[in-house]
Amino acid sequence: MINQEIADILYRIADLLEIKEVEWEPRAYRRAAQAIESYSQDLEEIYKESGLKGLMEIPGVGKSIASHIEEYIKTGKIQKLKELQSQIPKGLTQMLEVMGLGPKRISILYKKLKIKNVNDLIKSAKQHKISKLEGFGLKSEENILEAVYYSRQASKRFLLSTGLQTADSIISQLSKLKEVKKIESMGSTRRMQETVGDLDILVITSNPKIVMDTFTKLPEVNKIISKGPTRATVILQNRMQVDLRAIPEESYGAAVQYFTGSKQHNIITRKIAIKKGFKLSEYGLFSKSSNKRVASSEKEIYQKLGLQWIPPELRTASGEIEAAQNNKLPNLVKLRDIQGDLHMHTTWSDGADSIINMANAAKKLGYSYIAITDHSKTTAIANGLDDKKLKQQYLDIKKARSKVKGIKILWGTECDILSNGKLDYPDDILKKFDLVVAAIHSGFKMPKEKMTERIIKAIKNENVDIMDHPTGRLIDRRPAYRVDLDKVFKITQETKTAFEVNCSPNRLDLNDINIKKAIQKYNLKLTIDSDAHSTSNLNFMNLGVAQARRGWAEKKDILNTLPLSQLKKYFKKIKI
Ligand code: DGT
Ligand code: CA
Ligand code: CA
Repeated sequence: MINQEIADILYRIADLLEIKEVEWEPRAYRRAAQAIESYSQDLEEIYKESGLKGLMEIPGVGKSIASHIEEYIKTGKIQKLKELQSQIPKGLTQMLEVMGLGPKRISILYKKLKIKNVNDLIKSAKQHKISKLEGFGLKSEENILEAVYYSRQASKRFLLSTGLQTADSIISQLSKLKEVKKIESMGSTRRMQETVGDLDILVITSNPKIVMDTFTKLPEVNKIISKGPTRATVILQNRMQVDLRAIPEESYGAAVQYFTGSKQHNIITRKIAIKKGFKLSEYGLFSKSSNKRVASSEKEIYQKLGLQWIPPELRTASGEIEAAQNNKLPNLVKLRDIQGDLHMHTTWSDGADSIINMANAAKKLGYSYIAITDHSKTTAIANGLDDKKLKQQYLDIKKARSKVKGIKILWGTECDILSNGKLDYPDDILKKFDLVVAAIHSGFKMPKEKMTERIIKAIKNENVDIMDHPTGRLIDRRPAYRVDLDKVFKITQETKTAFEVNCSPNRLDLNDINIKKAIQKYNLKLTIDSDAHSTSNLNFMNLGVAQARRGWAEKKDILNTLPLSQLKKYFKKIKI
């Protein structure tokens, strides 16, 4: 799927045009990028089937953008981006990486203060030159410095979803070689960490040379860092580093255990091995006295160490070893336990697909229910629904119910929590929905106490069923807002509100630590929902399930593992 790559380039073009103060065009590029990013069909396929014409059927894509897409499909590049980059100082484009500093502001800073790069930016903020400009204040300086700090920290890691997609693509290409017997991705992708530094791929093969040759010649490889007979390291076009190692079959289990990590987990397993008279390394588990291999598969290694096999998601050296020693590992929730998805968007607000298409796609995934939760009226940028549109949407829900059989369609809303903690619809409207998911989309920067009160007020509303992305963080882009989750969780014990693990690749909110706290310390119930904005986004579910697993969640902790008949006991407004 090349949609995301193309969308990224179009966003970039929009930003650069805006820095150049070109009118209108940036908006057109952005609109197209948004549509493409959430489009469920691969643009390359559309183009193959129906050419430029097919591309122009995508909302927001006109002739000129369609031809950019064609250019990208044919050449892997869009010339317009290159041109713009050559016209604008490099430092300015790098400043775009600093969150919260859009192209408009960058252009003002450049013109008024001659700020040409991130270093100039830091200097001017510290010297309080920026706060003197119209439209900026002391707060902006503070925000800029914080954002620079964040973007520097984040610059080298990738979202899990990108890591998994990249690994899949490499593995599926190399699997085609008949010499490849087994190939798998280890490290942070196997542990399903939120972010991934590099990929660590292991292969069993009869001919390492051919595999290494093919690997280093893959089309996505940008640079070969090193290449030997059984190991190679490359950097891809997307800047991700990939290590590939050929492993002899007999030591594969030990290599899997070692390269899955985490480092801290491995340090403990190695100590346990020594205590038991073994030696554990990436080559195997050996008896110290006889030097003989005593285990081959990963399962056997854990067994010999006196441990239950530990799911990779738990290998963080935070209590999993003790639990495995005492036979107390949780029976983690699985993707196939999920019966329905309670949070998704359609063309009624900012989604790309109709209610009927979402329902059909969800049915294909084997779900027995979904909730359509478009945005409420205040979220105007996301095209939130006013009272009149709500009525029309309800008719559309009824139509979808009659057209798509075999899956129940709940009428829900993702309702904004306003700054004062009130909800964006009055109670008499909220009551009419089958499900109300409440969320914050504005006013992120309030003080901790105020934010905590705001959320508590919302969950105390008896019409609120689920609290969504309760910390608001965007991974590596925006920190969580200040909120006392302990206080919120305590009150939730009475209100029985569910908390959502949001599956959007850059949200994954609640995070693992808060999930563990919610279920173990406060005994709360969770849902895991895709927050899909297109049919293909429904597949994000596996990311949220992994996040829940990393938070030690079992099936019983997750409400949307229940059949609808039992779910109704928790969410009393459900009318179908
Ligand atoms: P990443 O790449 O930063 O997302 O995280 P990982 O966990 O993939 O780390 P990476 O790529 O540095 O190494 C892969 C695995 O190899 C790591 O999870 C555990 C193992 N490993 C690497 N270096 C060491 C080490 O110095 N000691 C031990 N015990 N294990 C190591
Ligand atoms: Ca890694
Ligand atoms: Ca590595």
